[in-house]
Formats: sequence, structure tokens, C-alpha cells
Amino acid sequence: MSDSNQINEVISTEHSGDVALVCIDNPPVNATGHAVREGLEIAFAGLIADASVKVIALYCAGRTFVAGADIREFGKPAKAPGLSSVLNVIEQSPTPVISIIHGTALGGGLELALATHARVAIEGAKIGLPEVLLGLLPGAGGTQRLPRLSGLAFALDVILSGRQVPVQEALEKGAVDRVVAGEPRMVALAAAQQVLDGTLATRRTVDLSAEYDRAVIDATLAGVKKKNPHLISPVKCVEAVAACNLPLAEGLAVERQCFMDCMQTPQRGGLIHAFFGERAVSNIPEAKGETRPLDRIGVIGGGTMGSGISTACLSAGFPVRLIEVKEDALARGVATITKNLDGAVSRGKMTSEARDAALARLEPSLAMEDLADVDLVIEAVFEKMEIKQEIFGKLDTICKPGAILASNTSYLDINAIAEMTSRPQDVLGLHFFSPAHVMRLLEIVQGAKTAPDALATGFLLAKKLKKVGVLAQVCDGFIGNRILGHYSKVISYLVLDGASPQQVDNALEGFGLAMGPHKVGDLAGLDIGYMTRQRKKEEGLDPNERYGGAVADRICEQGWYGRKTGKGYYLYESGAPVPNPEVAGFIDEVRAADGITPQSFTDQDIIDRYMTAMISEAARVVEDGTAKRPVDVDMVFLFGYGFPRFRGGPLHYADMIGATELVRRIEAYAKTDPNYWQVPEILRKMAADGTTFADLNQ
Ligand code: 3H9
Repeated sequence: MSDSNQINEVISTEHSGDVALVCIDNPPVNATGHAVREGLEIAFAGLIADASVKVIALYCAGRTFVAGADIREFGKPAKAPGLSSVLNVIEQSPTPVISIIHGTALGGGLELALATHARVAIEGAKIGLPEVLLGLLPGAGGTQRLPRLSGLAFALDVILSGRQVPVQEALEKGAVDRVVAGEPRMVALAAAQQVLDGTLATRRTVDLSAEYDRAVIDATLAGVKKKNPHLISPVKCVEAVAACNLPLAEGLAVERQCFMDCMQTPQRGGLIHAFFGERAVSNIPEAKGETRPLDRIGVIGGGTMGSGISTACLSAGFPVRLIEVKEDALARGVATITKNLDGAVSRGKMTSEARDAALARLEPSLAMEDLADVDLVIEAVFEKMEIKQEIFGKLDTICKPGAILASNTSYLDINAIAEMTSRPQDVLGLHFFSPAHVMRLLEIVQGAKTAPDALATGFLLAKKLKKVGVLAQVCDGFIGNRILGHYSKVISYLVLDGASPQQVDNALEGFGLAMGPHKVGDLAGLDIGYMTRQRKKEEGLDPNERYGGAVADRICEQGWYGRKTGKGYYLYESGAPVPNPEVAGFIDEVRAADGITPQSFTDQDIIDRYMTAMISEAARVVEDGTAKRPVDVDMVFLFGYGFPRFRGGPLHYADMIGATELVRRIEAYAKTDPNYWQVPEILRKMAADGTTFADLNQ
């Protein structure tokens, strides 16, 4: 006989003989929001006081055990009871309490399980403490209880990596006590019975002590500071774990302080914006509609992009037909794909069996007619409108009705490409970022006539490739490259006006960029930009626009294209980049020719100008609808351009500066270059009415 009691909308209890069950049912991921905490507090108070209850088993309904605290509550006023105090009540319960883990026990969820007296996991479950990925640390006992159960080294690894630990490993390390098959409620009843008959032991972490090795902690701290020089939370994680040799209550107090320190940082805001932003980009009607069949993919072009796209599609399980015009180009494409897949095997991302299976799905061909039965074609040939138009004209005659015809163009007008077909509703842009099998961004470009189901299939592809698909409208460069095209000019203006290339690089690396823009230029090859500038010069430059390319032109005229020639902005003879002393001479010459008196810039001036330029164009991209919302711009930059994740993205960062200050800055900069520095209308309006980009994400 069992009777059940609904404590509140998310917590219920049930009695079965000597056993009481507590169930959390708070979809989608059973996060410990206020109702869960309050319900648990009430439920446990009642059950602990009930002398007829000899064991309490806690489990969750739905797809997973508790996946953490409710992140949406962070930054809002805290509502009692706090998770930690609920967990202390559970841990101190004189009646044994056990937890049943299925799905993922993450963050506050794992901390809840650690506060119970034994953990039974269901096969396939995973545990983890991913708070560090959100700029936080486990703030409800994880830094104190995990080292007590599983040792210092394992706890540091789990807390600092944020990784999801497979259940078998968790069992070996003592973080869970048993792994069984079954459904949570039935497992809860069986495990509770085992506690009663003495075959499942229970214990409290408060009664355990953690093994302690100061040298391990110091070495970990040094490693963390070196690996993540910008990030605050990894340091705070180590600081909190370092308190695990204290009595539990004191250790918990240290952890609390570290957690609150992290809560106050803008990094927490930036990383949580990134977490929700990654999900928000596909949480739009355009991504959710009916999709078309997507089983077989054709890729045209075996160059770097085509091979990378093919690699991504093959790795996701798609059969791919790769088309090239010449035998040797096709062979090069197949070789690149093989190399990409081999790389995945050697990095441990793929088994060699999976690599062999992926290669078996690749069908290289010299005949475009072989695309007759594919569901989606991705064209990735040379960036020239005439070539692309010719290809789409041919595809129109070859492909089956309803097949989606996509271009991987980075800049060109999708509508002009679609016009070459009798089916513009089937045409869209799928803009991958190099290396396409690694970079997670996919801009999904909607043409004027793209059909809703073709667009939704673009998002389906992104999901299958585990990429972050972002909707963009047609314009020169779409979201990312258009903004890049604008702010990269300010980099050269800064150098012309007085900064050195390495000062610019150092300042922006200090801001969080993995590599400064001049080092990136050297890596990518300075000749690409040089050729583009030459072409634009031939077409005729805008007379109102300040020309920023003169220094780079001088460097390229020496035959120095960066790393591949051993010289560029930097010298690479000894491996690590050393500033190229001759570049300073070119800069002086250009300044003299242009009559520029160099001024001095602080690192902050450099960051401010760079970010204000990026934000200005990003604002215009939102204003004219190229991006649907500010969050879409932010995710483009996080997943495609190496923008520091902890800063959330350019428009999240803009909100921290505020529209009023941004307008003031642009107006001040405009005094010397009114053509480049113009206040976007949307920013002026936001400054006037006190709104933010975040308001536009609602
Ligand atoms: C913490 O615990 C702090 C404590 O140490 C201290 C407290 C004092 N809160 O990812 P999905 C939403 S910090 C609120 O698409 P999946 C998510 O936004 C937390 N909402 O599913 C989405 O909503 P929508 C530590 C959350 O199956 C929906 O759930 N925990 C939370 O691919 C489905 O999510 C973490 O960092 C949350 N905590 O992956 C875990 N989590 O449908 C974060 C998810 O409206 N979560 N949502 O778009 C995850 O890693 C994944 O969501 C998970 C499921 C693996 C659980």
C-alpha cells in the first residue's frame, strides 16, 4: 500500500511501508528553482519527523535527475530557502536518505545527490559540476563533499573541466555507490529496501575527511592561472576546494564566499548569456517549422571549405557526394577529407572504425549529374558570382524537385544566385567558417524567396552537425563578415595614428582575444587582403573613406605574407613571433606621406575604439534586420570569430558600457573621421529612452 502527497507543484512524497519516496518533477531539467527548494524543505521536515519512515529515497521524474540550480534566477534577488541550507537539512537527517540518479546530475543536482547518504545511478547516467563554464563554482557543497568522497585530484579535475563524467568512472571514484538498470521510481523502491536490509550502506560526507595535498593544490592553481589568465572562476574553484581540509561547515563558508565573489563578476553574466544564447538562436519560428528530407548531401568543390564541409557532414553520419571538375582536384579533396578525419582520430574525437565508416560514405565524382538524387547540395567553389550563377543554373536542371540548393558564399547576394534557377524557393545560403569541420558557427542565409521548409532544414542540418545555426538576411558579408569588414579598418587606423601593431595585439589579447589581429593576419596570409585591396583599387576606392591598407601594402610588396614566408608584421624565424623591426619604418613612411603626427594610445583606448567600431556595425546589422536579434550577433562572434566567451558577445558587452557612453565615444571619435564614425540610429534611440540590446532579445 502506498499513499502520496503533493507538497507543491513540483515536489511530491509517497509512503510505501517503512520507505518514503520524494519525487522532483520540474521540467525540462528539474532545476532547483525556488519551488523545488521550498518543496524539498517542507517534504524533508515532515519525513524526518515521521518516526514510521525508516529510509527516504529521492528521485526525479522526466528525462533527467536535477541538472543544476535554475540559472534563470541568477542575478535576481535570492529567495529563501537557499539550496545549501536545504542540503544541510538532508545531510543531517537522522533517517538515511538516498538519491537515484538518471540522465545527468549536474551542478546543484550533483550537490543534492552528494548531500544524501548514498547514490544509486541508473545505467547511462552522467555526473558533473559544470558551474565553471558559467563563470561560477559549485556553491552548494560540491567543492567540499566531492573531495571527501572521491579524492582531491578527481574533484579538482571535475570542477575545473566542467566535464560530464560517465557513470562507470563515477562509480570507480566513489562518487556514486552503485549502478543499476531500471526506471527511477522502481529503482528508488528497491534501493530503499536494500538500505533497510543492510545491503546498501549509507554514510554522511560530514563524517569523512578529504585527503589533502597542498602541493597538488598549488600546482593546479598555477596551471589554471597560466591556461586561463582572464578567468576568475577557475581560480575561485581551486580556492574553495583548498578549504576541504577544514571542518565541513567552515569549508562550506569558504565555498559560499568564493561563489558570491563569482556571482558579482561580469564574467558570470557573459557566460550565462552565452549558455542561453546558444539555445536562443534556434528558438525561433523559422527554425522550428516543417523540414524537408535530409538524408544525402552533395558538396561541390574539394578545396579547403568544400573538404571541411564534407568532413563535417560525413562525421555526422551523412553520405556525401563530392563533386570536382578535375581528377587531381578531386583527389586533393579526398586527401584533405582523409587528413581531417585522421586528425579527429588522433585527437581522440573519433574512433578509427568511425573514420573508416565515414570515408566509406564518401562518393567522389567528376560528374555534376551525380547530384540528381541528393536532398541538399552545398556549393563551395571560388567566390565569384559568375561561377556560382553558372553552377546554380546547372543544378536547376540536374537536381530532383524539392532538393535544397545552398551556397557557402561568404559575401555574395543569394538572391542573384537564386535567380539563375527556376526554383528560388529552394535556394539559401549556408555559410560555414574555416575550418568547417571544427568551427561551430553556421550562418543560415534567407533569400527573398527561400521557402520556410527549406530554411527550417538549414537549422536541422546545423543541429545534426552539432553546429550553432544563426539566421541571417542577405547583405554584403551577412552578419559576421559585414561587421568584421567594418571594425578591421579601425585596427589599421590605430596603427596609422600612433599605436604599434604589437601594442594593438597585446591590448586586444589582454581583452581576451586568443590572438591579436596582426598575428591573425600573419597566420591567415597577408596576401589575401592585399589582393582584395588591389581589386578594390582597380574598381575605384570611396574618396570619402580613409585608406587604411598602406602599411600592409608595403609589407606585401616585399613578398612578406606572414608566417608562410617567415615574415609579416612579425618575424617567425625562431618559431614564436617577434615584432618585425622593418615594419616600424614602413609605418613612419606612411605617416609622413599622409602628414600624420602620431599620438599615444593607452591599451584601454585601443580596446575602446576597437569595440566601439564593432558595436556600431553590429547595431546597424540589428537595426536593418540582417540579424534577427542582438543575441544572434553575439553568438556569431562567439562561435565564428573567437570573441571571448566570458564577455558574452559584442552587444552583451555594449550593454555593459551603455548606449549613452557609446554615443559619446562615437561623437568624440567622429571629430577626426566623421565618415567612419557615425552614430547608429538605434544606439541614439537607446541612449534617449534608456533601453538596452538585451531588451530587444525578449
Ligand atoms: C549551479 O548548479 C549552481 C550551484 O552549484 C549552486 C547553487 C547555490 N537552469 O540544453 P537543453 C533549460 S549552476 C535553467 O536544450 P539538452 C535550457 O535553457 C547550474 N534552465 O537540453 C532549455 O530551455 P529551452 C549548473 C535550464 O537535453 C531546456 O532546459 N548546471 C538549465 O541538450 C533544455 O536544455 C548546468 O550548468 C538550468 N540549470 O541538455 C547544466 N539547464 O527549452 C546546464 C537547462 O527553453 N544544462 N535549462 O531552450 C545543461 O548542460 C543541459 O541543459 C543538459 C540538457 C545537459 C542538462
